[in-house]
Amino acid sequence: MAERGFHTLTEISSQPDVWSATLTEFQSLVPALDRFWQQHTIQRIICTGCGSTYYLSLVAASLFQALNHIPTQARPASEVVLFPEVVQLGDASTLLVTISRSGETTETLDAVEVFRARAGGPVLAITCYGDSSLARQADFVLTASAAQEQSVAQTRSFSSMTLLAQALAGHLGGQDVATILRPLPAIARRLLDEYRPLAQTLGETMAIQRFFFLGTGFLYGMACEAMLKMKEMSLSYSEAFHTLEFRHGPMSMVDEHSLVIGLLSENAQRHEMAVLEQMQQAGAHVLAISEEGTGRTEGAQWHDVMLGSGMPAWARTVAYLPVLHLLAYYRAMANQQNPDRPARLDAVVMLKSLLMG
Ligand code: F1P
Repeated sequence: MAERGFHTLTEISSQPDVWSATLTEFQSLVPALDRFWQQHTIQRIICTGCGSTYYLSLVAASLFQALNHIPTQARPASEVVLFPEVVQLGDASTLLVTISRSGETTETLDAVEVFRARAGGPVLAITCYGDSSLARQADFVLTASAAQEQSVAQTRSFSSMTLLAQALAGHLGGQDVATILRPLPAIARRLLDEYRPLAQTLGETMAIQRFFFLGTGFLYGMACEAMLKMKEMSLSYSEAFHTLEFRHGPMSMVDEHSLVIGLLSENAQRHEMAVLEQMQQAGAHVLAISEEGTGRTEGAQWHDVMLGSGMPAWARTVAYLPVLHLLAYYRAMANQQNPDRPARLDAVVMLKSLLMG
């Protein structure tokens, strides 16, 4: 048996190479994607998944809205199945984007069935397994085959499927994604090397007992995913909020045993920084991840991660994750957990179909 955490660390560290392979795989699918897109007149998109891949749906929906100007919502697959009238599944001009690492999650497969029966629109799948049940049921499939994993918690699979969502939204929005996204693997490599010591130090600082992940826009879904990684891998108290929502109640939980992690955007950075500074004054440790760094040097409890990507905001979305993967990994190890096999979790949730009485 592999030593504790071996697969998780291997998968986190392999992201630069796996992202390269994923971008190459995407480019090979572009001609078929263009044909698929021309066959349909899409006026609305619903993105769906479960757990990590629901959070990825949040990211994908914000990308589609910003880059394609197509009204898009993200819903957990169970909501699509159990509350179709609340979700409003629409008609054949609605595209269902289903996201699932395994392609075998029952609720996600059920969502496809309900959507097909009620809306009759096309289904696009983003998955790591091109031969999965979900892939077989979809009209078009984007695969990140190199991102398949042995660990239960999704790391490189999530980031590679995020890359596919970025490439999809970018391509359909007329962006030259091959050129724009090409620097990402090298950026991931630098971030993993440069910030591994910081992630390890913070992960092993046992005075920190609560983790709060804050993001806005594209980055809210990323904050949710980072929150889930910390929870799943290390069994720590971990929550995610829209950054400015944090003042509206949740900040009452902040004290000197908290690490507040801000995924800073470009547009709203001034307002997001004000939240982080307020939390630092309340005694919290702060980790700020931003494109250019925050320039703050005062305060031993303030830590900066500078992405330095030089990319537009939508294109650098995925770059926020690798350092946060390391943070969750090191906390899991410090908590004597095995991040490869988190307690009480399975890699796929397979149930009796929700559609069977
Ligand atoms: C989704 C998922 C994971 C989660 C858990 C159970 O799987 O909810 O996000 O970590 O282990 O499965 P998938 O549909 O993306 O394969």
